[in-house]
Amino acid sequence: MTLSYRVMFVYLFLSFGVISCGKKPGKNLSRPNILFIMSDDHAYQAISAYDDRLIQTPNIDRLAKQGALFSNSCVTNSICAPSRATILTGKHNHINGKIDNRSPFDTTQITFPQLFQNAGYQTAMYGKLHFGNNPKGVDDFMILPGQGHYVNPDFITNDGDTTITGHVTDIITDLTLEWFREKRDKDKPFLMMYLHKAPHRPWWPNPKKFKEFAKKEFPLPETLFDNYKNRGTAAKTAEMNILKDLRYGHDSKIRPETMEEMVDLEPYVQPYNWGGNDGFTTSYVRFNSEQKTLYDPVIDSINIWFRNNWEGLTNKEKMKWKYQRYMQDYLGCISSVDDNLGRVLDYLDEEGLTENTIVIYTSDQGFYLGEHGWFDKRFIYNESFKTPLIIRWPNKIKSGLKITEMVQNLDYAQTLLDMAGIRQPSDMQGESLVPLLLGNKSEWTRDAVYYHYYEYPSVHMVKRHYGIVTEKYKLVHFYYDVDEWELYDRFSDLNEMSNVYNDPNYSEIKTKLKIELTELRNKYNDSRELDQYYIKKYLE
Ligand code: SGN
Ligand code: CA
Repeated sequence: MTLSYRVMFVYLFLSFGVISCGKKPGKNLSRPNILFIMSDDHAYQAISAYDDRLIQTPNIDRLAKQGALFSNSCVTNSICAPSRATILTGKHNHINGKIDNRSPFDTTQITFPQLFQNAGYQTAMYGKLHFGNNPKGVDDFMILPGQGHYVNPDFITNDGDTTITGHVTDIITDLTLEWFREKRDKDKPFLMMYLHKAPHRPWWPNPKKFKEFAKKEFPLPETLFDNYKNRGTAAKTAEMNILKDLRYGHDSKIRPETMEEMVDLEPYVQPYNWGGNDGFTTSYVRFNSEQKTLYDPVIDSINIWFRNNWEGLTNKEKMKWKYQRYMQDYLGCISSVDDNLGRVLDYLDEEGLTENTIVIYTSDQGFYLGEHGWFDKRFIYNESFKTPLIIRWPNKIKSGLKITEMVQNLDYAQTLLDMAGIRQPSDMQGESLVPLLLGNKSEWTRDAVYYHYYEYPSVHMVKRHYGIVTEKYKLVHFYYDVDEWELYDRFSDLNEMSNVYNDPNYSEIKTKLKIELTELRNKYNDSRELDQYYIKKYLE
């Protein structure tokens, strides 16, 4: 055999070895595992890696320290099910059809877990999907029906429905860890979707956090007493003001009995939204007697304070009290999410899985924690438009990387597929974030994002709007029962307090942005006809 023949023989032998190895399941181990973690309504202001004024979240921060933190990550439509539809399909809502929480989702569409399953990944989903259907493309799942409950939650499973005693955040974690211990196929890479219900309204932390956080006091946001001057009709008519729209029972934990005792004080109580007995009771009736014993002392002290002091408070003081109650419960929920994330990260460490597992932490959207006097989300304004995004990928992403580019939940599906080496369908509308994660910024060309919110008229009454957001500006069109434009200068007006649409100094930029907005609508195939089509469907 001549030398060149021998070289060719060795080459063929080696390549055959590699190819045949590739068919063995064991070879898949080199493909990264993916742990996709999403909480519901988790504001970036409540993650200490973003902002440490309200709460410490050491475990989420651990991911940020070891991986990348996106400071300009946003959604395409700040509401639960539409955001999840965008994440799963990699398409805007006007394309995937899930424009609001109540519209149906066409389940013949491809969602990214199906592509992972087809590519040989073991797939699982535990927690809140909020999607109306059972998940597709997951080998194992246990999901909450709809919004689910905090205490003693029900679950939909492959083998029928079940109720589990305890607090939802702990339970979803227990189920996830149980899957890792008992069901994980060590010969396959995995895609695990670990999806929290917390910190969604109505905020019921576990009893320990409820007690701990009820004693805390939090700094007030600068714009808590916003009067919506210099904004349009939409901000003025939205029903998500902490003073006016948070409900005493449902949100602040005032018992129906307390309200009945205070009937003479009605003028002091009633101007703002009692909301009836149900709000408190629908959650409380789920507690067993042991749980009631744990929750009751805290609820009692809240109620005693309320009965003794409410009458004498000014509206400003009432606002502050409601804000503190809101933050105590909301942040108590977050603290559990963080503790439980710690349990999962520890498990990955203990099992030697950390190195080959990509961990993503995000929320389905951002949330108002008193900014502009609000709770809830929906608006294109910063606190609800932006959403946390942290990605850890050992040996690939530089520790402590900060990424400032504008990325969206639209990009997640393609990013995950790209990371796993699975083909990205050409009709997905996002972009893989892998170049940004690996530091190849020159490959990233996006300089504007598109946003479209639909759910109106509905709870919280946030008007329909779409807009373009660039690093410097935000141009928004509110439509349907108004025809109003707003323009914000993102550099000079960080809190978005002043609509400069009619300011002559911005007339040139306004014209330019309007053209860019039209181009973006064309690029993503959104149109006036589609706006009208979805309005018609909604009203039917
Ligand atoms: C519930 C909440 C609302 C919230 C929507 C949508 N009320 O209706 O405050 O805006 O869900 O939230 S509550 O009765 O649950 O407190 S979403 O995250 O599912 O879009
Ligand atoms: Ca949500």
